[in-house]
Amino acid sequence: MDKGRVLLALTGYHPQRWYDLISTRRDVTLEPDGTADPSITYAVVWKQRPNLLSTLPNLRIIFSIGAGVDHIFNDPGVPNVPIVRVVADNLTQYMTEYVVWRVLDHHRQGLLYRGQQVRKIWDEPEQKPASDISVGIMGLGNLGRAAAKALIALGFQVNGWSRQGYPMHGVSTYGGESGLVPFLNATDILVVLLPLTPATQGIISYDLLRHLRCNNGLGGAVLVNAGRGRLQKDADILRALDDGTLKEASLDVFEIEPLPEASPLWTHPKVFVTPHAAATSDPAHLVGPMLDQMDAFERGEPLRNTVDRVHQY
Ligand code: NDP
Ligand code: OXD
Repeated sequence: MDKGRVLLALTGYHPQRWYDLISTRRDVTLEPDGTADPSITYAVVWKQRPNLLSTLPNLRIIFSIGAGVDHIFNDPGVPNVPIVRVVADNLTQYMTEYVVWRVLDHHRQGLLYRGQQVRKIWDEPEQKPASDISVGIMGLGNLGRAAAKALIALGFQVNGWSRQGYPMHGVSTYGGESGLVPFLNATDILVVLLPLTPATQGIISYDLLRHLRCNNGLGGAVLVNAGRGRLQKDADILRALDDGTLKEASLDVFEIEPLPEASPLWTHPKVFVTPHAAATSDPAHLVGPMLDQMDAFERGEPLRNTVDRVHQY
C-alpha cells in the first residue's frame, strides 16, 4: 500500500505545529484545501467542518487529536470509517495532575485560605485526613482510572461509576443506571471524566447533585468537571451552589465555550474556572503515535484506540 495522504482539519487549535510534525513523515493538506480530494486517506481532526469528511472518496481512518470524539459525531455526515482517539501517557498525566490539584485544593480548603489571606486572617480551621473523604469518579476509563490510582496513593477513598461497572482494585465500583444513586450517596467530591454522548448529555443536573453526600468532613459536596461542558447544566450548578447543595466547584468545561463573558460562573465566589485546559493535546507527544498507527495500518496491522460507533466513545 502506498503512503496515504493526510487532511488536517482543526478548529480552535493552531494547526501549524501539527502540520509541521505530520509533514516530516507524510504529505499533508491543510483544510480548507482538500475537499473531495481522492488522494486523501487519513483525516486528522478537531471539530471538523460538517460534511467535509463525507466528500473524501478514499478516506480510510479519522484520527481525533483529543481523547474525546463528540466533536466528530457532531458532524451529521461523518463517514463510516474507523475513528481513532488519543490514549497517551502525556495526556493522561496532565489530566491526573488536574484532578489531583483540584481535589487537594478543595480538600485542603484552598478557597477559605485565599479568602483569609486577602483579609489578613491567621486562623487554622479543623482539617480532616484524606482517608475521611470519598472521591467519586464518573467515567472510569483511561483517564478516570489513572486519576483514581493517584488519589488512592494520596489516601482518599475512591468510588468509580461507569456504564459497565468493571471492577478496579482499591476502588468501590458502581455500574449503569441502578448504580448511580448509591455511587452519589457515597461520594463527597464528584469528579466527572465522562465522554459526551447521547446517553450522557446533561447528566450533571440539579437532581443528580442533590444525591451527593453533603454531611461530610469537607462541610459540603464538591463538583469537579473536566469531561465535557454539555454533560452539565450550568444553571443547575449555579442553583446547587447558591442553595448549598454544592459547597464548591472546579469547572474546566462549560455548556458554551469559550465561557461567555456574561456567565455568572466567571465571578461566582465558590467556582474555580479553567478554560478547557485540564489536559491539552500536545502535538509533540501525539503526532508520532498517530503516524505510527498509519504505518501499522498500511502493514495490515489492527488499529488501536478505536471508537465504538454505537456508544460514541
Ligand atoms: P474512555 O473512553 O477511556 O472512558 C470513558 C468512561 O466513561 C468509561 O469508564 C465508560 O464506561 C464511561 N461511560 C461512557 N458512557 C457512559 C454512560 N452512559 N454511563 C456511565 N458511564 C459511561 O475515555 P477517557 O477516559 O480517555 O476520556 C474521558 C473524557 O474526558 C473524554 O471523552 C473527553 O470528553 C474528556 N477529556 C477532557 C479533557 C479536558 O482537557 N478537559 C482532555 C481529555 C479528555 P465503560 O468503562 O463501562 O465503558
Ligand atoms: C480531549 C480534550 O478530548 O482536550 O482530549 O478535550
